[in-house]
Amino acid sequence: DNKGIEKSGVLTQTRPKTKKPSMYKVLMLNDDYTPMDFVVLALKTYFQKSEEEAVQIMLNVHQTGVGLCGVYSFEVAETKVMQVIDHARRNEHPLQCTLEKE
Ligand code: TYC
Repeated sequence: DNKGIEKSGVLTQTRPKTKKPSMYKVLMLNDDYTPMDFVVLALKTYFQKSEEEAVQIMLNVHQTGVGLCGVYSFEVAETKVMQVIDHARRNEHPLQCTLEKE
C-alpha cells in the first residue's frame, strides 16, 4: 500500500510494517473407530466447547468428514493439534486433527 516514488526512484514504504498474524483453522477429521463420546470430550477439553457445541461439531464431522474446531494463531493451533492427536494415541484411537491457513 501507499508505495510513493521519490525523485531518486526509490520506493518508499509508508504503510506501517505491523502485520496481523495469519490465523489458522483447526479441523477435526472423521474416522470409523474413535468413539463419539471421546471426540465430544476432546472438543470440550481442548477447544473450550460446551456439551451442545461439542456434540454439534462431532456430528458434523461424523456426517461430512471434517469439522471446524476453532481459529487460532499458528502456535496455538499447532499446540492444540498436537495435544488432540497425542491424547487420542494414548487412548489408542485413530482420531486425527489438522491445521489449515485461513
Ligand atoms: N465416526 C465415528 C464413529 O462412528 C465418530 C467420530 C466423529 C470419529 C468425529 C471422529 O472426528 C470424529 N464412532
